[in-house]
Amino acid sequence: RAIGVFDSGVGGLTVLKELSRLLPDEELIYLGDTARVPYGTKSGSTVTRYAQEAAGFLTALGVKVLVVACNTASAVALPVLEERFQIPVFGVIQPGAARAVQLTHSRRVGVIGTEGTIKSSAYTRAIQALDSRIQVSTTACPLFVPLAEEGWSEHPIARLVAQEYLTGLAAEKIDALVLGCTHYPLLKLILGDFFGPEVALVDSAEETAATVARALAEQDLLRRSPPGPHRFFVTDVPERFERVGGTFWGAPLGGVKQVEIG
Ligand code: DGN
Repeated sequence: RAIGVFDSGVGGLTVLKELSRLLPDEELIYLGDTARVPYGTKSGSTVTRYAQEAAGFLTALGVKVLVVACNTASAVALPVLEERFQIPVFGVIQPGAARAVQLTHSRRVGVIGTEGTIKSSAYTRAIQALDSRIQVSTTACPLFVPLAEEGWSEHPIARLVAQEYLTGLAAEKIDALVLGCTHYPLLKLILGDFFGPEVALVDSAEETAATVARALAEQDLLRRSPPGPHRFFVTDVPERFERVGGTFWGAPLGGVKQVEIG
């Protein structure tokens, strides 16, 4: 059986890419809820409803585990999904939080994400549950999402936006920064330049894929038969997803199917 992955749009492809790198023998099914993107600016109750519908679509296809490849949905909907669906559910918050706790020496961690993710305080709770002495400073950086989708992740405008959003966070003397949004791994270059080498960047996509890979091995859920091709579904017409998603996936995307969920 396949691994089911969903996100509000193209961003979760950063998680999918890491999953396919670590688990090349697995079949992956991806759903981008492009008709209702963005989740990052919507209320927790609306995002929770959307997440249940996306998860329902994937479980109906018989996936063996669910990966919520969206920080906003992971931040607000994970408990409901875990309760409602009878298969293992992985979010992106816990793995990123755990890595930041491992990396920080100064016990000052920064977290950036969408408005929804930052407002939920999910990362702060997850980090402080692991080590209550850690001071967590957070900043919402909503403009990074359209910049990444526009292909401007390394554009001078992105540097200016980073400066505007992050100067306060840099003054907090953090030594680890959680990239708490699917799109932010694309901005690693300018974030690294802005913060310098003394701040470790935590890529939630990488950490989540590693967590899923470990859990599949531990729970004896790794695939034994040859995988079929990965499948991609979206809830709006596929054109934009195929075009923009190629940058996130790292290769051209084709054969994306439009579906109705909910
Ligand atoms: N996928 C969303 C997240 O990781 O929070 C970002 C895109 C969005 O819905 N705004």
